[in-house]
Amino acid sequence: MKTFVAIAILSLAASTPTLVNAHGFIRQVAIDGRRYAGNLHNSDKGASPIRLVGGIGPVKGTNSKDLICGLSAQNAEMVVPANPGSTVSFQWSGGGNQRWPHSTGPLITYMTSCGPTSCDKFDPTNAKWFKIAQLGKKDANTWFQEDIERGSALNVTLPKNLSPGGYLIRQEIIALHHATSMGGAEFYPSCIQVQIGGCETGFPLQTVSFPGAYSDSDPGIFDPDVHSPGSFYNFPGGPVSELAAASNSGAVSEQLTDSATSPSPSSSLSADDDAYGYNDGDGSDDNTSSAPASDTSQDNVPLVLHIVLAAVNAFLLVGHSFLDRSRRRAKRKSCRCGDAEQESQFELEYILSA
Ligand SMILES: [Cu+2]
Repeated sequence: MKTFVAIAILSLAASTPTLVNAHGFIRQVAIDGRRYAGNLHNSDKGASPIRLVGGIGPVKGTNSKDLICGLSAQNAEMVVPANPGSTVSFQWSGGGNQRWPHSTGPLITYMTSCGPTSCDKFDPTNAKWFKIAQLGKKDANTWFQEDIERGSALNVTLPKNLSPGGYLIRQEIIALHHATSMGGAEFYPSCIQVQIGGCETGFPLQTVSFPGAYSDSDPGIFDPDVHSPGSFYNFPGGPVSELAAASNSGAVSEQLTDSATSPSPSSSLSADDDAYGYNDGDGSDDNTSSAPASDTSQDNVPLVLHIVLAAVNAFLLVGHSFLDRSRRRAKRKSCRCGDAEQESQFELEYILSA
């Protein structure tokens, strides 16, 4: 009896901290290297673009309204600038300043437009979401989530053709360590409020709703084989949107160092922190000056005709590049007014933090 009590006390002692700390939240987010701190639900330290969750515990059950932006999520104060192609880095953390505690399950990222509403006022109850990235297993037996557990940040590239406007980014970890039983999956969604600049034109064709996108019996949510070596993983929520398919599906990088909301130019991101600056919007159209030059050189054409054709080709090339340049100039011009606010906000922030 004594030993039984001792064992009971021991196991209680061993499991209590696990109960308290074995969950987590997004402690910090960085957009192209600019960092913004998140808040813990009972220690609100100030403005953040990350919607505050009511606790670090998981959302359970795919019908929960909390599946949208996390447990009793509240709107955040800040809407922070980003651009098509921006790199967004998410630093997850466990409770009590510990690392993220789980290692099994996918990292999935969605976006939704805030429409005409400013994202700090936007109610995503009926929002249509599109998937922009997902990471599951690195190889037969290890998940990318293990890197998050080791303290790495998750990097996600925003779609390069994304239309300007306000968006919520919904970054979600699904912890599947209890997914061998129905309803055992733990969902940790979190929403970040961003304002996308640039003048791209892409809209997603396929969207999903939360709740609605997932079902408790989905193979990627109720997964009896989740701990079996080499088992195949089936992502829930459908495929990555065609809008984002050209971008990568995300990557993990070294840990973001702690800092306050003030973004610092020296970033600890390993892979793509220098890849994307401010997007002036004309990037995708630059190599269209391939004039109809190649299909005219036939072997039995007389020399004179060759010369005439060459002259015509040269004329076409010049005309083409002239048209191209003026088209680009027009595009930049039409884009400038939409971007002005964004650009000045960017500069203001930079000056404030410098
Ligand atoms: Cu947990």
